Amino acid sequence: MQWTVVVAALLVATVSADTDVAHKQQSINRLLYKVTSHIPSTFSHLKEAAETWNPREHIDHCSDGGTAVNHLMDELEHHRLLEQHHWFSLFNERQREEALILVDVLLHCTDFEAFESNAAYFREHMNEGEFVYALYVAVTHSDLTHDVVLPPLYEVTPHLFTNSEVIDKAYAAKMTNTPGNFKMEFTGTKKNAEQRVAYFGEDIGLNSHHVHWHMDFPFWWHGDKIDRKGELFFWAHHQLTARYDAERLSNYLPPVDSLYWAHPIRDGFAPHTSYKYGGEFPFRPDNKEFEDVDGVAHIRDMKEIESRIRDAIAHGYIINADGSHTDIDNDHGIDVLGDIIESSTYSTNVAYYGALHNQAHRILGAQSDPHHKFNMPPGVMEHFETATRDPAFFRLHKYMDNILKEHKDKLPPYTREELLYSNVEITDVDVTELSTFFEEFEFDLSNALDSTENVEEVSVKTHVSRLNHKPFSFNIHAKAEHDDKVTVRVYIAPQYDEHHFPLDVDDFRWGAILLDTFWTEVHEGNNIIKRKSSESSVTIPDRVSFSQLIHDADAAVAAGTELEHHADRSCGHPHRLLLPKGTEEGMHFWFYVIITSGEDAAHDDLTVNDHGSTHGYCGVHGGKYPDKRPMGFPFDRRIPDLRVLFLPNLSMQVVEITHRS
Ligand SMILES: [Cu+2]
Repeated sequence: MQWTVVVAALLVATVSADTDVAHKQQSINRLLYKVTSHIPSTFSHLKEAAETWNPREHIDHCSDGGTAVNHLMDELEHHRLLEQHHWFSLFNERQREEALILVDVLLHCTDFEAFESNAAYFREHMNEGEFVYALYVAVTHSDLTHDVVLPPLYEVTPHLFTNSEVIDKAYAAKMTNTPGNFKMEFTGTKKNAEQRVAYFGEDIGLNSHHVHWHMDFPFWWHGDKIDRKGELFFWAHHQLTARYDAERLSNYLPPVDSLYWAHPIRDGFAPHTSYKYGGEFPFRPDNKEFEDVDGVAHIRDMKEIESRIRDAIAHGYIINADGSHTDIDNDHGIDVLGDIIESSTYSTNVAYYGALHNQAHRILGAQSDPHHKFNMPPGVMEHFETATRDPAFFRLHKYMDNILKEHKDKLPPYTREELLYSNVEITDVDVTELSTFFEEFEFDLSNALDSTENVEEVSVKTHVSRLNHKPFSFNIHAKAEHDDKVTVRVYIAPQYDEHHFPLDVDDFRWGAILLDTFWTEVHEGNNIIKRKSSESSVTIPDRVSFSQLIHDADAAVAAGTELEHHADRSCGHPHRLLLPKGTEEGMHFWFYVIITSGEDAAHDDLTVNDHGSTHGYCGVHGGKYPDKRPMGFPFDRRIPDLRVLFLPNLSMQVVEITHRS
């Protein structure tokens, strides 16, 4: 009997290898289309799977022998799964557990037919939020769905990306059968100084990057080892914090202050956002004192965990669960600490160091109803989609960033020898005009609304202001002694503080923003290294709209043609936000270029292959982080004396970012 199973599996594998990308794209589009309604009968294949496919009967298509499928079916048949039409939060342990069983089911499918059929079945039988999360994570990590482009989350679950006012108008438009395109405003009024930077925290591209970052690098991940995951947790959030501070300075606000457990949370937040099911997101007034959250954590425990972590930093080692020690006073220490602070499954002692980041998100999210007296749903801090809207998000991350800075500041400053690459002398860097502006961006809301087969669709859209910049480029003029591969890193950092005093190098270096890292070749003599903003390895272009993805896949399937290729990585800082806003009179930034040896590359082919060009904050999917040096090099360590940066291979100059209204 073993043989028949193997032969059947082989046959299926051969057939599925031919299943083309267009078909897969169409199937994923359809699985995510109006997830709170039933699968329409026009999607006959998926509809049939949802109704007739019995997952237990197809466990020969599971590489785990059906363990995950049987587990999920047991939960379903015993009515233990979360109901449909209910909010979902990844931080809720039970809800996460359910979503992760589905992730397990999908990641163990040996062919796409089983993948889409199981997905269709569980879409109809599980909570929709759990389903969407599981499908996004599975498509991100499965080998079966490599070239599939995930639709923008803001068009799949618009409730988590726009505000209640817009959603209400969309419902009214549908009720009256009148198409509409509604302006989405940022939360707050001019009386709230924090509102000046709402365009950043509420940017739907930034929200999407954040949620996708956490899907690429889930804290619960137990699959193949992800390279430098803890360090990336530090780095992605450190850059988010540095960028937020640069936006604040662009708007005459001081850098964001850290959160303190013993102090009130200074800024409140009114989300103006509703769940599709579960009512309004809770509101938090200004100056709320921290309260213990029933069933989650006590504030005194958070203080305790903080002091254990800072103790480890002061000692220079972590105490692992088995009592052994891991030294952290080295380049690898930040990776260990990132895992511990988040905490991820890579933390070597969760019982002792806890889960500072994850618990803090939950505590902040529940401050409006910490004792569950009012049956409030989770707060914006309890979803990666919505967390950056709340000014408390950046306070929390500044708090953790400061803890990790204590560690970095303990390490010896880089010496001239460590920074010098004597083969190259940068003689000049010319940068074209750096300017930013606001533009209107439109996206589709139709997935926010329920539909049935006999009701006509009405076009409902929203438009929102978003920051963008003029394309720019820079030319690096470099003299080389001999041919070599080189690593180029480009940073900007604000030159002045909020009082217009020049910042010391040791202050601004921690706020340095990575604009680009890339690898190229230099030849003996004079070189001009040309680079365009659009090539930046920290950003991704605008996402392809859901309607475009649907149109392209349907057309390709109907015509039997190949699908036009789009960037398929969803993790990456939005390209539009590459530059901070700057000011109308022109804001001064240090512009740094440092060239070091090509030996810093973790892949041999980086001079000819940019590995998807979104590795700056998101690494290379399934591979090593491309830059062997610590993330943030050379600004990750103290710089007690600026003169150490006076190197032939390093160039610093002042540039101006001008905002045009
Ligand atoms: Cu995050």
